[in-house]
Amino acid sequence: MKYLPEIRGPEDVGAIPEKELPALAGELREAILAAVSENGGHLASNLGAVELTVALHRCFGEPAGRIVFDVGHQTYAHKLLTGRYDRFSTLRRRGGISGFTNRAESPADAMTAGHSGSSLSVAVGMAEAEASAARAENRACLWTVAVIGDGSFTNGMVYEALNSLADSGLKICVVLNDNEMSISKNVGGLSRYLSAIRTSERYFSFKLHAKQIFSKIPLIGGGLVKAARGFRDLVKRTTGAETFFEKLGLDYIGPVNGNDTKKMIRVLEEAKTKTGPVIVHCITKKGLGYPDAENRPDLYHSVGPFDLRKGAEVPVPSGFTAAVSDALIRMAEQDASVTAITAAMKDGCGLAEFAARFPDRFFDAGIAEEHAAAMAGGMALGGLTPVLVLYSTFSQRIFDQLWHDVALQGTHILLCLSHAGLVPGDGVTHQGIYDTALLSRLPGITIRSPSSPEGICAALDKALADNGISVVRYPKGGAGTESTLTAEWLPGKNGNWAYADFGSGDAPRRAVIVTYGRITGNVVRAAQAVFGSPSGTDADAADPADGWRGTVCSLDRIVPLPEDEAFRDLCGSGDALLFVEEGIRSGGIGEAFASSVCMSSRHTAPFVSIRAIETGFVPHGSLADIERFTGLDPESLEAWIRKELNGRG
Ligand SMILES: Cc1ncc(C[n+]2csc(CCOP(=O)(O)OP(=O)(O)O)c2C)c(N)n1
Repeated sequence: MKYLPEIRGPEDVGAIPEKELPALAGELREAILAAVSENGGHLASNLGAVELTVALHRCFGEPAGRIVFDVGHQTYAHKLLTGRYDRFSTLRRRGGISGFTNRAESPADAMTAGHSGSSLSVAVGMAEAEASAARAENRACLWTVAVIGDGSFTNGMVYEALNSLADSGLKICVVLNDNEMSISKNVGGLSRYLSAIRTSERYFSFKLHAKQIFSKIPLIGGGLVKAARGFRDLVKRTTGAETFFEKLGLDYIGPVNGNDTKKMIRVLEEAKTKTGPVIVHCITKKGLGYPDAENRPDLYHSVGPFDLRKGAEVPVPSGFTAAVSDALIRMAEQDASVTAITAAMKDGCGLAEFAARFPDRFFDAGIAEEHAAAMAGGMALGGLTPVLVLYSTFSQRIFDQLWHDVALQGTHILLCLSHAGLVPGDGVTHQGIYDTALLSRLPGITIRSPSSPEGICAALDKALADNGISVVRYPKGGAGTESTLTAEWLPGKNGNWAYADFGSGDAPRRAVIVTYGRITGNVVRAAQAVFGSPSGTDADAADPADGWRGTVCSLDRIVPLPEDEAFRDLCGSGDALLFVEEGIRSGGIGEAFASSVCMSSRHTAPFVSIRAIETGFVPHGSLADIERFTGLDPESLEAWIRKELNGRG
């Protein structure tokens, strides 16, 4: 590495001779490949964005923090160029470099990001703030840049922002990084439109060439201005290419090869000559520089650690994701009204096989969760049974569509939420810990959260038979796949809950620990350590809690909470009631449970205590790391149970 270790910021990038920039790009790719193959991460998007990032730092990098990257998953080169080279090997590890932009990590990161589609709106806001500061300080206004991929360009917020931008006169440069891919192939009319512009390849070069010719003609005064004004119209007439952006009144430059640093710099310099908003449309190749990733950009969009010589293995859906995939196919076979909808996450949500089997009943809305949810509402109004499959974190976007376009209509849809609970690797923006607190507010909603993949099938069958919005939530792929509900478990009414006893039946006091979902496995381990094994022998308990036995109750249906007699009796029988939740505490299921038992006339337990996620934001790390961070690992749970029981009862 000749250049990279010395680079601290845009000034250093600017000092490198232009002819050496390809060497810098090579070093960036080497560093990215080394870190991602070791720790996993977003490979293909980052390899494709190397030259574009170098050019951006040359032209717009100073002052730091004025480049807003959409999603932020393609910013590894940006991180390496802004003083994070030394720590880059810690990518995605606990306490290390985040896989997305993060304000806590560097002032060069304009925003902490991870959800797609907001960059233009945020850039408009930042540019308004800058314009206001520039006016107050009587100085020239700085540029604000938004970098966004063609996949993210399918998000509706982008068009709301373009609408504002068109009349704003703001100094915003929108760099549209078009690689024809979202995670999978980009979909819809917009991607067709962009590919039509791409084929008018000569547009930008013709424009520059014509301008150079004009500049050599000795025109004077107003004639030059007139020629310049006429130039744009001439180009449009000659090439027939007036883009959608120009129709909105925005300047448009492109398309340009975004993997050619020299050309990219020329184009960005041209953009800087504008006095208002400008769109730079560049074409890049996802995965560039690692042939396997060039051939399979979908596979290398986000990968786990892999051997660089052998390449990454094609993942097969496993655990909960596989169970959902199988169950949805079976449901579709049996019921012709069942359709599946994804928002650009066909593979991550385990819908690839469904899409292949039922192409007419599979819908990829693009990165457009709001549209996907309202469309599901429309399908339900039309008599279909839509199953919307999203990651839990992205469901935060659709509260109003669920409320307005589904709940208010009294229609029935299924919502499958993958990546529910703690999510390793991606970090603060991808934790699935808010959905229960948020969605449980919706009138008439039912939420199920099985503790193991074996419970998925029954949960989906029940969801299909429900009315209203019926949610089935489950963790990422293989996480927690070992069955926690073994033979010692006794079923509660309608399979809505199950319970198992731990420790000696002779112990005078009983702690009832209620929980749900994947974390049941950790609660069982903790209960075993505190009370002893279900059979009553203390073999597993190093130091059994004095005088206590325990019952773990795992809820399958969490909204509404079970209301049957037996469940009330079980809760009423506890000398202590504890609730463990892999979600935020505020407004969560634990609080709903505590309020329901406290208001029940049968409630005799002296106290109810909740263990849930107290910190608002959970950072990146392995599953074990973030379980420890939130106090939900078996050891922390054991210590908490002991503390809660100690001296009570
Ligand atoms: C609201 C939202 N939905 C889904 C995702 C998951 N996601 C992350 S990157 C990505 C594809 C982005 O495609 P594009 O913007 O074209 O960038 P590229 O990776 O192709 O460079 C998706 C769907 C997300 N981050 N945010």
